[in-house]
Amino acid sequence: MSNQGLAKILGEMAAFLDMKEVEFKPRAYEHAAFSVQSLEEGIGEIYKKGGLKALEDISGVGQGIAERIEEYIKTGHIKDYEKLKKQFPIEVEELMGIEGVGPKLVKKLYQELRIKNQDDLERAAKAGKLRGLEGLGEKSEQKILKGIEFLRQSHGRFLLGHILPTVRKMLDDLRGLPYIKRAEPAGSIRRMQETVGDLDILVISDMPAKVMDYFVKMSEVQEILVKGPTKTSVRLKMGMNADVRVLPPESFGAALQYFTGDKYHNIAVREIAIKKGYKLNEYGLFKSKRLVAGKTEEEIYKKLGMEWMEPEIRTNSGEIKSSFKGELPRLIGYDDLRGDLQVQTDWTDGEHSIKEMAEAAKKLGLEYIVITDHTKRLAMAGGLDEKKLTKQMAEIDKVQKQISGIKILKGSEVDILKDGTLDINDEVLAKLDVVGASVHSNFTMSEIEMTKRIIRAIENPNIDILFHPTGRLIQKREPYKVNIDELIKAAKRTKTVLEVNAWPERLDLKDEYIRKAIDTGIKLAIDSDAHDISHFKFLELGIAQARRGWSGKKDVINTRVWREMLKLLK
Ligand code: DGT
Ligand code: CA
Ligand code: CA
Ligand code: ZN
Repeated sequence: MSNQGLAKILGEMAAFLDMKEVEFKPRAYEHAAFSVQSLEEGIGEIYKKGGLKALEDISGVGQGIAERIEEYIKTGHIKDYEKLKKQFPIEVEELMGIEGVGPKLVKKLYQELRIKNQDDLERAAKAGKLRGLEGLGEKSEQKILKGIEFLRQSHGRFLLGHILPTVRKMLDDLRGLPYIKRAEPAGSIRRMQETVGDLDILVISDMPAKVMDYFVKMSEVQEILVKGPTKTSVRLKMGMNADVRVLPPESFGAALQYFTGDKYHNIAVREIAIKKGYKLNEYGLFKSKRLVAGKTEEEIYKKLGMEWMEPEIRTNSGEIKSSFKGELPRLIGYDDLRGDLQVQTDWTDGEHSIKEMAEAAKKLGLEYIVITDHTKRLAMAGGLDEKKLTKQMAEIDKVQKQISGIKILKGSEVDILKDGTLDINDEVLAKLDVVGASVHSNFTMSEIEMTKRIIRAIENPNIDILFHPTGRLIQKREPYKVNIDELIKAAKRTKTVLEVNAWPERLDLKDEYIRKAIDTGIKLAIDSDAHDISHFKFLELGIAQARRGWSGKKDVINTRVWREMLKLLK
């Protein structure tokens, strides 16, 4: 039984209920699936410790869903799920992963064409069978095929934010064993890359056989792929593979260096070693056969004439040269954020009240948040109009009086309309402390038009931040076409801050654009985009993203106290 397995079932139930056009329930199941997915503790352990009550404490899990989770823990099945699955024997998550495919379409595809999975759908689209269905044409067939292609490219990779809780739990378990001296992640996870192919764990122990015996029996493990004395590979229940290597202490730094990568960084470092007459491998740095460094990464880099560098920037894109020159960037730290500039509440599509969000943020050590609910064009999310936004400002004043130790600032996530105008008037925008703007519609404009649209929006002196600037959803939706160089130039000219949105699927801006932006002298904001008290933890992913874009503390406005942060806005 795993969190991932349960999350998948809850997610499928949401989709099935959607297909049956049940009201409200689907959103509840979706929410519960998301929460279970990102739990730090195993669902079985949570239940063992606190029973049904503890399950209900999970964000989005009410009594009904808690009972079904309990049933799953006790019996390994959920009867309601199995009934639904019998009615719709479909790979519903697989199908809905394709851009533009929602529950209604899935239902239609199944009822009319017996399409059950991605392969069926691809075949039907290629054969031109979709265009006969109501509301679908040749264009939709092309779009679906493109969506499938996009998914294929990312196939087999996992979002960092989705797997990190499980990975950390496994590492904690391993670290708790008396015969393990150290356990560290390597590879793409240590680099905090936005997606991860497989998990690499390095362990120091003088009892490797015991480590391997324990590892293959961990509750997260599905099956053993290879079990050896120094390296073992398994498939985890969440679908990802994991490798464990046990090393002697004198080689641990060498192995960390060797398995952290990335590949291009490693190749470059190894070439430097060879040029200097060394041999570098996972056991150490050698001069003929003599080990000259290996215990720590620092000593290996030092022997090669380089400074140690943060894993996040090891991508062979300038860090090696900077390291030789002693000019490595001082990256923003994981504790450096003081505030969060994008927070949704139950005034729109968020789960919790202004006060609950503020209290949760405070608990995590934040000094301020900006309330940025959606605006009226996003009718689906219950977006606010001028009148409600004004009412919300008064409510924030009221809540602020009831809570100390955290500043609640007034803001908005304003919608950028098709022509670049905004859906809230300037008079009201001018009253807010922080205004973010974002594109949520008409994604398929030409690059020229989209660039013009966004630039027009940020030229508005009331717009302080451009939220999730490229609109991408990792593995789900390509960014809209926008000329990033033009956008960066315009942001610089208009003093607009660009957001690094920390939501696991967004991480928008991406690293390459972050670097461009800060090289141009643009300021960034790292925001969680929280819709729930449990989402503030995503800030870590945004910080990682900023680090991978070589961003320092000074580049990010919400590392400042709130009064100073406000001074950096327009
Ligand atoms: P992933 O798992 O696809 O998200 O990415 P990584 O970077 O974790 O790659 P993985 O698991 O294939 O390999 C683990 C580490 O091993 C990687 O970070 C760097 C190193 N490595 C992989 N391939 C090569 C290679 O061809 N040459 C060298 N020198 N090192 C490599
Ligand atoms: Ca890996
Ligand atoms: Ca690997
Ligand atoms: Zn948004």
